[in-house]
Amino acid sequence: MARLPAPGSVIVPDWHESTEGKEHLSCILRKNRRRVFGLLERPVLPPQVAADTASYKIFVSGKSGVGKTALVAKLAGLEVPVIHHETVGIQTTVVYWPAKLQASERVVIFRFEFWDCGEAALKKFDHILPACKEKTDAFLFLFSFTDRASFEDLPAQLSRIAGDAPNAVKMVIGSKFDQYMHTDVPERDLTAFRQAWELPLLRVKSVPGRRLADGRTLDGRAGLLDVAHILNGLGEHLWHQDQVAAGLIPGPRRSPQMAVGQALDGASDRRGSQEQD
Ligand SMILES: Nc1nc2c(ncn2[C@@H]2O[C@H](COP(=O)(O)OP(=O)(O)OP(=O)(O)O)[C@@H](O)[C@H]2O)c(=O)[nH]1
Ligand SMILES: [Mg+2]
Repeated sequence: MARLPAPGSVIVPDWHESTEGKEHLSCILRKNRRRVFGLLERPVLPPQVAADTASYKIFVSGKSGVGKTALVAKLAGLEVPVIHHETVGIQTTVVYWPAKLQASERVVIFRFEFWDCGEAALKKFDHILPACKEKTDAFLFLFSFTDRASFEDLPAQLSRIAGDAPNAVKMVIGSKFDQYMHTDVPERDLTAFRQAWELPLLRVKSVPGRRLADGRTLDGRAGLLDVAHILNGLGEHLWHQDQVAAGLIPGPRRSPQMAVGQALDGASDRRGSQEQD
Protein backbone atom coordinates (compact mmCIF):
# COMPACT_ATOMS: atom_id res chain seq x y z
CA MET A 1 0.00 0.00 0.00
CA ALA A 2 1.08 3.58 -0.59
CA ARG A 3 2.69 5.50 2.25
CA LEU A 4 1.90 9.05 3.27
CA PRO A 5 3.03 11.72 0.80
CA ALA A 6 6.71 12.59 0.73
CA PRO A 7 7.26 16.27 1.62
CA GLY A 8 6.70 18.36 -1.51
CA SER A 9 4.92 15.61 -3.45
CA VAL A 10 1.42 17.08 -3.08
CA ILE A 11 2.14 20.82 -2.80
CA VAL A 12 4.85 22.69 -4.70
CA PRO A 13 7.13 23.59 -1.73
CA ASP A 14 8.59 26.98 -2.69
CA TRP A 15 5.76 28.15 -4.90
CA HIS A 16 4.93 30.99 -2.47
CA GLU A 17 8.30 32.53 -3.34
CA SER A 18 7.66 32.47 -7.12
CA THR A 19 6.16 35.41 -9.01
CA GLU A 20 2.82 33.59 -9.30
CA GLY A 21 2.89 32.59 -5.65
CA LYS A 22 3.68 36.13 -4.46
CA GLU A 23 0.74 37.39 -6.53
CA HIS A 24 -1.56 34.95 -4.71
CA LEU A 25 -0.07 35.74 -1.30
CA SER A 26 -1.09 39.36 -1.77
CA CYS A 27 -4.71 38.29 -1.14
CA ILE A 28 -3.82 37.57 2.50
CA LEU A 29 -1.65 40.67 2.91
CA ARG A 30 -2.36 44.38 2.95
CA LYS A 31 0.53 46.85 2.76
CA ASN A 32 2.90 44.03 3.79
CA ARG A 33 0.84 43.25 6.90
CA ARG A 34 -1.19 40.09 7.35
CA ARG A 35 -4.87 40.73 6.72
CA VAL A 36 -7.26 39.76 9.48
CA PHE A 37 -10.41 38.06 8.17
CA GLY A 38 -13.70 38.23 10.02
CA LEU A 39 -15.96 35.18 10.20
CA LEU A 40 -17.86 36.15 7.04
CA GLU A 41 -14.84 37.45 5.14
CA ARG A 42 -12.52 35.58 2.82
CA PRO A 43 -9.58 36.48 0.58
CA VAL A 44 -10.60 37.84 -2.79
CA LEU A 45 -8.47 37.15 -5.83
CA PRO A 46 -8.70 38.87 -9.21
CA PRO A 47 -10.81 36.72 -11.64
CA GLN A 48 -7.75 35.66 -13.67
CA VAL A 49 -6.15 34.06 -10.58
CA ALA A 50 -9.32 32.58 -9.02
CA ALA A 51 -8.85 29.48 -6.85
CA ASP A 52 -11.04 27.05 -4.91
CA THR A 53 -11.10 27.12 -1.11
CA ALA A 54 -10.59 23.96 0.99
CA SER A 55 -11.68 24.32 4.64
CA TYR A 56 -10.41 22.25 7.56
CA LYS A 57 -10.76 22.19 11.33
CA ILE A 58 -7.54 21.58 13.25
CA PHE A 59 -7.29 20.86 16.97
CA VAL A 60 -4.04 21.95 18.63
CA SER A 61 -3.16 19.71 21.58
CA GLY A 62 -0.34 19.65 24.11
CA LYS A 63 0.69 20.28 27.71
CA SER A 64 0.23 23.73 29.23
CA GLY A 65 3.05 26.08 28.21
CA VAL A 66 4.35 24.04 25.25
CA GLY A 67 3.41 26.90 22.91
CA LYS A 68 -0.02 26.13 21.38
CA THR A 69 -1.23 29.74 21.51
CA ALA A 70 2.16 31.05 20.37
CA LEU A 71 2.14 28.68 17.37
CA VAL A 72 -1.37 29.70 16.27
CA ALA A 73 -0.44 33.38 16.65
CA LYS A 74 2.68 32.84 14.55
CA LEU A 75 0.67 31.04 11.84
CA ALA A 76 -1.91 33.84 11.82
CA GLY A 77 0.72 36.59 11.66
CA LEU A 78 -0.20 37.95 15.09
CA GLU A 79 2.08 38.95 17.95
CA VAL A 80 3.26 35.86 19.83
CA PRO A 81 2.65 35.98 23.59
CA VAL A 82 6.03 36.58 25.21
CA ILE A 83 4.73 35.72 28.67
CA HIS A 84 2.72 32.58 29.30
CA HIS A 85 -0.93 33.42 29.85
CA GLU A 86 -2.92 30.24 30.13
CA THR A 87 -5.66 30.13 27.45
CA VAL A 88 -9.00 30.27 29.19
CA GLY A 89 -11.37 27.99 27.28
CA ILE A 90 -11.32 27.57 23.50
CA GLN A 91 -9.87 30.12 21.09
CA THR A 92 -10.47 29.66 17.35
CA THR A 93 -8.37 31.36 14.69
CA VAL A 94 -8.77 31.22 10.91
CA VAL A 95 -5.70 31.21 8.68
CA TYR A 96 -5.83 31.30 4.87
CA TRP A 97 -2.95 29.91 2.84
CA PRO A 98 -2.75 29.71 -0.98
CA ALA A 99 -0.82 26.73 -2.33
CA LYS A 100 -0.19 25.05 -5.69
CA LEU A 101 -0.97 21.36 -6.17
CA GLN A 102 1.74 19.30 -7.86
CA ALA A 103 -0.57 16.92 -9.75
CA SER A 104 -3.08 19.30 -11.30
CA GLU A 105 -1.06 22.54 -11.11
CA ARG A 106 -4.20 24.08 -9.63
CA VAL A 107 -4.02 26.71 -6.92
CA VAL A 108 -6.06 26.02 -3.78
CA ILE A 109 -6.71 28.42 -0.92
CA PHE A 110 -6.56 26.46 2.31
CA ARG A 111 -8.77 27.74 5.11
CA PHE A 112 -7.42 26.36 8.38
CA GLU A 113 -9.58 26.87 11.46
CA PHE A 114 -7.35 26.27 14.48
CA TRP A 115 -8.95 25.28 17.77
CA ASP A 116 -6.59 26.13 20.63
CA CYS A 117 -7.65 25.24 24.13
CA GLY A 118 -5.78 25.88 27.38
CA GLU A 119 -4.79 22.57 28.95
CA ALA A 120 -6.15 23.57 32.34
CA ALA A 121 -9.61 24.31 30.90
CA LEU A 122 -9.54 21.03 29.01
CA LYS A 123 -8.94 19.11 32.24
CA LYS A 124 -11.48 21.11 34.22
CA PHE A 125 -14.52 21.00 31.92
CA ASP A 126 -15.68 17.71 30.41
CA HIS A 127 -17.54 19.29 27.49
CA ILE A 128 -14.50 21.03 25.97
CA LEU A 129 -12.63 18.05 24.53
CA PRO A 130 -15.67 16.64 22.64
CA ALA A 131 -16.33 20.12 21.18
CA CYS A 132 -12.72 20.43 20.02
CA LYS A 133 -12.69 16.93 18.55
CA GLU A 134 -16.04 17.10 16.79
CA LYS A 135 -15.54 16.87 13.01
CA THR A 136 -11.84 17.64 13.38
CA ASP A 137 -9.83 17.01 10.23
CA ALA A 138 -6.40 17.17 11.87
CA PHE A 139 -4.71 17.04 15.26
CA LEU A 140 -1.48 18.89 15.94
CA PHE A 141 0.34 17.35 18.90
CA LEU A 142 2.82 19.80 20.36
CA PHE A 143 5.77 19.08 22.56
CA SER A 144 8.45 21.55 23.59
CA PHE A 145 12.13 20.95 22.95
CA THR A 146 12.76 22.46 26.39
CA ASP A 147 10.26 20.30 28.27
CA ARG A 148 11.09 16.60 28.32
CA ALA A 149 7.80 15.72 30.04
CA SER A 150 5.80 17.22 27.17
CA PHE A 151 7.64 14.87 24.77
CA GLU A 152 7.15 11.85 27.00
CA ASP A 153 3.45 12.68 27.24
CA LEU A 154 2.96 12.33 23.45
CA PRO A 155 1.98 8.63 23.33
CA ALA A 156 -0.65 9.17 26.05
CA GLN A 157 -1.94 12.28 24.24
CA LEU A 158 -2.12 10.43 20.94
CA SER A 159 -4.26 7.65 22.34
CA ARG A 160 -6.33 9.82 24.71
CA ILE A 161 -7.09 12.62 22.28
CA ALA A 162 -7.04 10.96 18.87
CA GLY A 163 -7.33 7.23 19.62
CA ASP A 164 -10.90 7.18 18.35
CA ALA A 165 -10.25 9.34 15.27
CA PRO A 166 -8.45 6.93 12.93
CA ASN A 167 -9.15 8.92 9.79
CA ALA A 168 -7.96 12.32 10.99
CA VAL A 169 -4.52 13.66 10.10
CA LYS A 170 -2.10 13.58 13.03
CA MET A 171 1.08 15.63 13.07
CA VAL A 172 3.65 16.15 15.80
CA ILE A 173 5.23 19.58 16.22
CA GLY A 174 8.31 20.29 18.31
CA SER A 175 8.08 23.88 19.58
CA LYS A 176 10.79 26.18 20.97
CA PHE A 177 13.21 24.87 18.37
CA ASP A 178 15.09 28.19 18.74
CA GLN A 179 16.08 26.85 22.19
CA TYR A 180 17.54 23.68 20.67
CA MET A 181 20.94 24.29 22.32
CA HIS A 182 19.20 23.71 25.68
CA THR A 183 17.04 20.85 24.52
CA ASP A 184 15.87 18.01 26.74
CA VAL A 185 14.85 16.02 23.67
CA PRO A 186 17.90 14.76 21.75
CA GLU A 187 17.73 13.73 18.10
CA ARG A 188 18.05 10.01 18.92
CA ASP A 189 14.80 10.18 20.91
CA LEU A 190 13.05 11.84 17.98
CA THR A 191 14.33 9.11 15.69
CA ALA A 192 13.01 6.41 18.02
CA PHE A 193 9.65 8.18 18.27
CA ARG A 194 9.38 8.46 14.49
CA GLN A 195 10.21 4.80 14.02
CA ALA A 196 7.58 3.77 16.56
CA TRP A 197 4.75 6.10 15.51
CA GLU A 198 5.47 6.92 11.88
CA LEU A 199 3.87 10.34 12.04
CA PRO A 200 4.95 13.54 10.33
CA LEU A 201 7.18 15.60 12.63
CA LEU A 202 7.84 19.31 12.19
CA ARG A 203 9.85 21.83 14.17
CA VAL A 204 8.84 25.40 14.88
CA LYS A 205 10.23 28.60 16.41
CA SER A 206 7.28 30.69 17.56
CA VAL A 207 9.35 33.78 18.26
CA PRO A 208 8.51 37.43 17.50
CA GLY A 209 8.92 38.08 13.78
CA ARG A 210 10.61 40.78 11.71
CA ARG A 211 9.16 44.30 11.83
CA LEU A 212 8.41 46.73 9.03
CA ALA A 213 10.32 50.03 8.71
CA ASP A 214 8.22 51.64 11.48
CA GLY A 215 9.87 49.19 13.92
CA ARG A 216 6.49 48.18 15.40
CA THR A 217 4.30 46.50 12.80
CA LEU A 218 4.97 42.84 12.01
CA ASP A 219 6.24 42.20 8.48
CA GLY A 220 3.51 39.95 7.05
CA ARG A 221 5.53 38.49 4.19
CA ALA A 222 8.54 37.67 6.40
CA GLY A 223 6.19 36.07 8.95
CA LEU A 224 4.67 33.85 6.26
CA LEU A 225 8.11 32.65 5.18
CA ASP A 226 8.79 31.60 8.82
CA VAL A 227 5.76 29.30 8.88
CA ALA A 228 5.35 28.25 5.23
CA HIS A 229 6.74 24.76 6.02
CA ILE A 230 4.02 24.20 8.63
CA LEU A 231 1.18 25.52 6.45
CA ASN A 232 2.35 23.53 3.41
CA GLY A 233 2.87 20.39 5.52
CA LEU A 234 -0.61 20.66 6.97
CA GLY A 235 -2.21 21.34 3.59
CA GLU A 236 -0.31 18.46 2.06
CA HIS A 237 -1.55 15.89 4.58
CA LEU A 238 -5.11 17.18 4.61
CA TRP A 239 -5.34 17.21 0.82
CA HIS A 240 -3.89 13.71 0.67
CA GLN A 241 -6.36 12.53 3.32
CA ASP A 242 -9.25 13.85 1.21
CA GLN A 243 -7.95 12.01 -1.83
CA VAL A 244 -7.72 8.77 0.15
CA ALA A 245 -11.22 9.28 1.59
CA ALA A 246 -12.59 9.84 -1.92
CA GLY A 247 -10.95 6.58 -3.06
CA LEU A 248 -8.76 8.38 -5.58
CA ILE A 249 -5.51 7.03 -4.11
CA PRO A 250 -4.81 4.08 -1.78
CA GLY A 251 -4.36 4.72 1.94
CA PRO A 252 -1.03 4.45 3.74
CA ARG A 253 0.17 1.31 5.40
CA ARG A 254 -0.45 1.15 9.13
CA SER A 255 2.22 2.22 11.61
CA PRO A 256 3.34 -0.34 14.21
CA GLN A 257 2.08 1.66 17.22
CA MET A 258 -1.20 2.56 15.59
CA ALA A 259 -1.73 -1.07 14.60
CA VAL A 260 -1.49 -2.08 18.27
CA GLY A 261 -4.13 0.53 19.11
CA GLN A 262 -6.38 -0.80 16.39
CA ALA A 263 -6.04 -4.35 17.56
CA LEU A 264 -7.41 -3.12 20.85
CA ASP A 265 -10.27 -0.98 19.60
CA GLY A 266 -10.90 -2.58 16.20
CA ALA A 267 -10.60 0.73 14.38
CA SER A 268 -8.73 1.05 11.11
CA ASP A 269 -5.96 3.62 10.82
CA ARG A 270 -4.60 5.17 7.68
CA ARG A 271 -1.57 7.05 8.92
CA GLY A 272 1.86 6.32 7.52
CA SER A 273 5.37 7.46 7.90
CA GLN A 274 7.06 10.71 7.18
CA GLU A 275 9.67 13.10 8.47
CA GLN A 276 9.50 16.73 7.57
CA ASP A 277 11.68 19.66 8.46
N1 LIG B 1 11.51 30.85 22.66
C1 LIG B 1 10.30 30.35 22.41
N2 LIG B 1 9.29 30.56 23.28
C2 LIG B 1 8.08 30.02 22.97
C3 LIG B 1 7.83 29.27 21.79
N3 LIG B 1 6.54 28.87 21.80
C4 LIG B 1 6.01 29.34 22.93
N4 LIG B 1 6.93 30.04 23.64
C5 LIG B 1 6.73 30.70 24.94
O1 LIG B 1 6.23 29.74 25.86
C6 LIG B 1 5.25 30.32 26.72
C7 LIG B 1 3.96 29.53 26.70
O2 LIG B 1 3.40 29.56 25.41
P1 LIG B 1 1.83 29.48 25.14
O3 LIG B 1 1.66 29.46 23.67
O4 LIG B 1 1.11 30.53 25.88
O5 LIG B 1 1.49 28.04 25.79
P2 LIG B 1 0.15 27.17 25.65
O6 LIG B 1 0.54 25.82 25.13
O7 LIG B 1 -0.85 27.90 24.82
O8 LIG B 1 -0.33 27.01 27.16
P3 LIG B 1 -1.83 26.86 27.79
O9 LIG B 1 -2.72 27.89 27.15
O10 LIG B 1 -1.65 27.10 29.26
O11 LIG B 1 -2.29 25.44 27.54
C8 LIG B 1 5.10 31.77 26.27
O12 LIG B 1 5.89 32.59 27.11
C9 LIG B 1 5.66 31.78 24.85
O13 LIG B 1 6.23 33.01 24.47
C10 LIG B 1 8.94 29.08 20.87
O14 LIG B 1 8.84 28.42 19.82
N5 LIG B 1 10.14 29.63 21.24
MG1 LIG C 1 -2.60 28.74 25.31
